[in-house]
Amino acid sequence: MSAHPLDKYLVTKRLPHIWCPGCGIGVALAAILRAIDRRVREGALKPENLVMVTGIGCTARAAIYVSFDSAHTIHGRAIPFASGAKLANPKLEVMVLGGDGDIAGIGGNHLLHAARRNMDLTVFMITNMVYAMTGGQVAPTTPTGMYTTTTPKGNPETPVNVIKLVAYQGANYVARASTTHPALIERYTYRALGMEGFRFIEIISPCPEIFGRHIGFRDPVELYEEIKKKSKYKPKPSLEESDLDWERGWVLGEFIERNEPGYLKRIGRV
Ligand SMILES: Cc1ncc(C[n+]2csc(CCOP(=O)(O)OP(=O)(O)O)c2C)c(N)n1
Repeated sequence: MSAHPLDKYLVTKRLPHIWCPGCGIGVALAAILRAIDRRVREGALKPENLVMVTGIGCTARAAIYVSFDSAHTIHGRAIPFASGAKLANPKLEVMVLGGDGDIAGIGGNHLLHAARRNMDLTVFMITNMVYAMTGGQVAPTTPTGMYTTTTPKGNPETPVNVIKLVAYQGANYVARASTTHPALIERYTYRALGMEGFRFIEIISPCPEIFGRHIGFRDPVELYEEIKKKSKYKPKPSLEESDLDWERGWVLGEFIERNEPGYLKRIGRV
């Protein structure tokens, strides 16, 4: 069997992975690895300097599949762990990958402060709109009115707009992609890896088993098609267009791009 060009970034003996058929997490990881590979082939990144930090959840399992340095830490605590790695060794290229529950819910406080510090990290948040690994509980990104296992009468809450949150805190780069548009994930990751400061990429991703099936999508392809239909790419969208609304859909694009000094520069470490 011939090797896949991305196999060098994976611990292939751990495959097959745990993700369900139709789950978007593997699509997102593959696109991120393609962008990393481009930066490595161009000589801008060294594989020995790459670090991926994750918390807990379906998304967080990615840390055990990548062959470069990684840490599978505690639910919600990937960002402080990653900040520590970067502060200890500024030459590292530190990435965080987490679910929406992990990053915006349990780790929401850390997200806020890392963005405010313009901490030199790239954070990927996989938005599947529920806490998937534990059975589909309501997440901070669950749209209002949506059925989940803990909101059987529909979610009464307003979801947090994570794009606005990190943008208002001063993050250098804020973008939204979707696993229905993997080329955007690759493009935004490539761009983020060439920047300093806090970089945040939200990736909308279908969870057919724990989200889609619960709201009436019997087939993973139907959920994929629905998410694709709701995801509209726009060059340079405004923050006012960043709401995530199940009925009206959402915008994909690069909301913020700034060139403010990252935290390491602010404290004289680089
Ligand atoms: C401090 C803590 N609280 C709760 C849990 C239980 N737990 C494990 S995974 C998970 C949900 C993960 O959801 P999300 O972060 O959205 O990731 P997904 O599984 O959807 O990728 C929860 C609540 C935990 N492991 N640790």
